[in-house]
Amino acid sequence: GNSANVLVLDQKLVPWFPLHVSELDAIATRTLDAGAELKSDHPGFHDATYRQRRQMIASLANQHKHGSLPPLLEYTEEEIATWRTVYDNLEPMTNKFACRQYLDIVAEMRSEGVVTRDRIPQQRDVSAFLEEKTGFTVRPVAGLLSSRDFLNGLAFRTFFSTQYMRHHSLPLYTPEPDLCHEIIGHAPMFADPDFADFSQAIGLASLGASEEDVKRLATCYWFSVEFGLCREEGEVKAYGAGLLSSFGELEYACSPTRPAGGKLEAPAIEAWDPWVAAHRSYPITEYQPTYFCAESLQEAKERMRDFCEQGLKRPFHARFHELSQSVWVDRNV
Ligand code: HBI
Ligand code: FE
Repeated sequence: GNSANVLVLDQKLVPWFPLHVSELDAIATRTLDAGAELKSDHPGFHDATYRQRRQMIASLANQHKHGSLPPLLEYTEEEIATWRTVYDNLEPMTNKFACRQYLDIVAEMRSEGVVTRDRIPQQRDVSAFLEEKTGFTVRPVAGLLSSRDFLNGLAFRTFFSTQYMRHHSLPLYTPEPDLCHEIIGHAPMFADPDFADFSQAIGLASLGASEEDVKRLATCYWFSVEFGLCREEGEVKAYGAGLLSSFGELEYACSPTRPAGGKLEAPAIEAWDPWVAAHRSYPITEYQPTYFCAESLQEAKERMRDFCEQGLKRPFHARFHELSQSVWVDRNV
């Protein structure tokens, strides 16, 4: 391959990966779809104003550099109205079905004014809140990254996050991650120490990993960070962002009885096991047929760590050095 895309470690070639947090700048602009190209079935495809807005926000994200604050965005009344609709629909559902850690953190974010119903949260405020809790930060990205690039950010306790709003015509639907998914779904969980370490473990394992191992890690990510459940006093609660930001699927996954009028069959709920989850296929446009449920976030993290250490093949071990914000590589492990 291209020598710029590989790193030489004791004469072994591995895919290039960042060694310092500032090198995430190189990753952040490698979006798969130029950041704001909408597919023809996107709800905003025919809306020229929306497309222009997406381009503007994408270009701000692409200009962002490590060490500066995420750009402040002045959201329009239309965007704020969409935010309120999403917020009002999700809040009663998360109160019922989100895990305790999520609810405690959201309560704190609300009381500190980081998350509000009547104003769209600014990414820099969300990032500052998380950084004080666990050292996780959020940085702007224009759109979807490859699994490898996206997961590599987590190694540096960095979450790539979009800042645009879904299209107002379908406030409870988005075909791609938008600010509602990032802020309501993902952000609060990164303030939990076990979840933060869980996420970073996936990230560290993805550095220089083979394509097959990146795929396994992305699949584990899907069944945990996006759709994970955990047990709480005998009940099943959600910690995955795909659930926490989808009021329909949240009830579908967590309700002990099927939603009223339910034509849907109950999903299968299996014990969280990365060895099993890593090889499971999944639909991306429908509700999941299977969810994995951990006994606790701590247990989820420990199993994930075991899998990263024993279930993957890599000729070295990577660890994060917090003070220097860099990754140290132990060779020939
Ligand atoms: N890129 N910007 C962005 N946001 C995501 O949530 C995201 C991504 N790329 C891949 C991805 N998520 C996951 O589907 C896994 O492949 C890691
Ligand atoms: Fe997500």
